Parts: sequence; structure tokens; C-alpha cells
Amino acid sequence: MPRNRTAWCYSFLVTLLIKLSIISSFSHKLPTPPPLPILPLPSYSQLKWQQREIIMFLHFGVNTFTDREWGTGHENPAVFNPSGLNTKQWAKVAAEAGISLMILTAKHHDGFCLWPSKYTDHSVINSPWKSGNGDVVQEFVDAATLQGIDVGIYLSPWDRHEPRYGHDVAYNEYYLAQLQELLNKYKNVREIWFDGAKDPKSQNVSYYFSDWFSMVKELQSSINIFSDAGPDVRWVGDETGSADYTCWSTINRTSLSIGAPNISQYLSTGDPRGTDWLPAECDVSIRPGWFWHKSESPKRLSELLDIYYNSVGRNCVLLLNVPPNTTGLVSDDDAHRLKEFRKAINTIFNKNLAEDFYIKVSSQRSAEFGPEKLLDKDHLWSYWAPSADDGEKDHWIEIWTNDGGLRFNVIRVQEAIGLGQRIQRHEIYVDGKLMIQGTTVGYKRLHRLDVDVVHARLVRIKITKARGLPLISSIGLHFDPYWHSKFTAN
Ligand code: FUL
Repeated sequence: MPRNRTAWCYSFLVTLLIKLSIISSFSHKLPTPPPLPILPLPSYSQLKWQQREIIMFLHFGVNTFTDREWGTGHENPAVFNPSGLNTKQWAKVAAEAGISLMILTAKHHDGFCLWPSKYTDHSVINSPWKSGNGDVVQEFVDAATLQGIDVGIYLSPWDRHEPRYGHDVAYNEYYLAQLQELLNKYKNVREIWFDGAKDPKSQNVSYYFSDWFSMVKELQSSINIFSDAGPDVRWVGDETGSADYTCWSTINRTSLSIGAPNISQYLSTGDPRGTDWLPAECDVSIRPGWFWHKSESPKRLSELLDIYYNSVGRNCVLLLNVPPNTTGLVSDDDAHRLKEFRKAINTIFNKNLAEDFYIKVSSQRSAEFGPEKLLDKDHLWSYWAPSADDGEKDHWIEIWTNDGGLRFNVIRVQEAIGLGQRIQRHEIYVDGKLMIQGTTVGYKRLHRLDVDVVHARLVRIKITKARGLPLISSIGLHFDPYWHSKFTAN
């Protein structure tokens, strides 16, 4: 090849490469960053807790054997004698119900401890069960761990047995000693439960909550502390398994105190102006009582589904109590009902009918925040975001089909709560007709329509009021065959 031809080729190639790199540096568009969050935000542990949806509570202790709900504290430890206690069975029942966290009453109001506490005689040590050598808490933790289920502990502040109750310093020292005992011995406790229940006629004691909470976090930092007033999870204000129609995960903690009267409505709704992220937990029992009683039976499936819609479907976590019986097992009736409950939830929600249809949105922030994010499996960090300056008063999502083929009775909407809870009001139209006038959404909002089934062409979800731009992580249309069904679901 002649020399000047080689030089020409070389300079041509170099020019081409420079041009290509200039073009590609223009065409390589970096992704648009997520919008700014709106405070307050959940902590990492609170986000994990929220995704659990259903937690199992287990009330077990001397009351199981005395057929009471609140023990007197004078029970003889000899009454605690389960003939076939099998915590593996509890964990199996929980696993089959899709539960990822179980909370056990390590000590209820009667003061009887299910673990061999060295600070009291009122415990399994003085019971005939395993000749006083047993530890229910340890067996519970081991069985749960084996099933890959996390554990939580309830340690009743009110103690009707302990003679130190009524003496502030002495009782708080005793209580803190037991907290240290439990949280040092049993690792990876994910939730600790403090309630405010107490007979007004019993002695007065000031609980040193700040000391308790600091000690808990010192011993296990990823734990969520539940109480009427948090600091991580708040009580919803009732024991029916139901939150208010409007339910914010935000609230002002300064307006709360543990065991205070007249705050239940505030606890149930939360506060859009709240400066604390403190989501609500709805505790309810599968049976009328918290402890197992021979005369009682589990709630019907339809009742459990109502509870699910009114708790998980209103931005809360459901804490469902399933009490072991005198044998030390979850009763067959309860286990069976739980299995049905899980099956029903899966039947309703495993199929998202919206997936088969066309989704249109009022606008989008950029290519990364498009409507396809509404249908993927990530319900936290992948979300649709409208454009900040689309000139639209309301932001909306439409689900379309040309043939009227939408057949559903439940609508699901979820916010990207990792960036704050925002939606204050929303409306849902089906074929132009207003069907739902909703308020908050939060992690998950479920609307079960007041009809057996809807056949439609167009569903429009309109956000009419929000703290900032709404960020929606998921939507769904579902069919609930248990709703108003012809056969009785029981
Ligand atoms: C209440 C207690 O008084 C009940 O016995 C039950 O443990 C419930 C979950 O919390 O405060």
C-alpha cells in the first residue's frame, strides 16, 4: 500500500473515532434522579416491618390453663403443664400461613415468665413442665429460626405478681433486668411489644420508658419497638383489627403517651402534618379471647378477610393472635382457618388483572418513571412519577381495554413510601362513573367494590390531593371470589 494512502486511512479512522465519541457523549443520557423525599421517612427496620403485612401473635401462659384472660398474679406455677408442647408445630402453622414474624407473650400481666428468669421464682422453673428445666422462649426461637421465621417478644409492663410493682425504682430495675436477660439471650428479636393495659385499681407505677427504649436499642439495634406511642410502631387504637378509613403512617409523637385515654382516634388516623414516621399495627385475635379457651372457636374466613382489607388494605400491618391450647399446640381449627386465609389472599392477589391491559398516565417525570413501573414486582423503589410541570391539576392513571374485558371487584394502589407518604385524596372512576372517593393510600390501599363483580372498559385512578407529587409503586385490579359469594365462606 502506498505510504500516503496508509496515512490517509489512519487519519480517516482517527477522525471517525473522535466523531463517534462526540456523538455518543451527546446521545448517552444519564438517568433522571428520583424526586426529593417528603419527610418524615421510614427507617430501614420500619420498611422491612411494613412489608411483612401479617404477623402472628401467640398468647400462651398460665391463663391458658386457668381459662382466664387476665391472670391475678396469684396462680400457682404448677398449673402450667402443657402435655405436648411443640413449638415446631407453631412455626409450621405460621410458615404455611405465609407469616414471617411471630411474637410470643414471654410474660403477660400475671407476671408468669415463659423463660427461666433468674430474677423471679414465678416462671417455668417452678412448673412441672419438663420438671422445671424447660424454656418456652428458647424453644419458640429455635423452632421459628428453623422455619426461617423471625421472632418478637411481648413483655407486659403491668405485673400483678411482682411485689416490687408499685415501687418505681425497684420495679423499673426489675423490668430492665428482664429486658436485658431476654435481649441478651435471644438474638435477632425483630419486634418488642409494650402495652399500656392496666387495671386502674392496681398500684401506681411510673414506667421509665426512655430507659427501656434506650436499653432495647442498645442491645438490639434493628428491633422495632411497639407501644401506643412507638417509637417504631404505634398501636392503631383498637383491638378489632381495623384502622380508620384514613390512615397516615405519620403522626406527632409528642401528642401521644402510653396508656393515655382519648387518643385512639388520633392513633387510628395518624396525622398528615406529623413529624414522626410511626406506622400503625392492628392487633386482633383469631378467637374472641387472646388466650385459648375450650369454649371458643376461630373467626370465619369472611371475618378474617374483612380484617385484612381493613388493616393491611388501609396501610397497616395486621398482628393476628393465634393462641396455643393446653396441650401446647395451635388447635387444628385455628391452623385450618389460617391456611384457608392464606389461600384466599393468594387466590385474590396473585393475579393482577391490570397486567393484561394498556396503562396510560397523565404525564411522566422521565423515561425511568413510566407507567410500566406500576406493574412490576418491586413495590417500594420502582414507581411511576408524574412530571412536576405537566400543567395538570390532577395526576391520573388509566387502565384500558377495548372490549369491556376488565372483570374485577378489588382495586389496589400502593405508594412509594420510601420517599414519604403523600396521597391525601384520590378518586376511582369505572367507565366514567365515580366508584371510590378515597383518602390516604400509603404502603397499600385496597378498595373492595360494593358489587360482586364489575365488567368494564376503563378504570381511572385520579389523585386529587397530595403532599407534593404522588409517587405510585404499584396498582392492581383483582377478583375476590369470596366477596358476596353465593356459597358461604366459613
Ligand atoms: C392488651 C392486654 O391487656 C390483652 O390481654 C392482650 O395481651 C392484648 C394484646 O393487649 O393490652
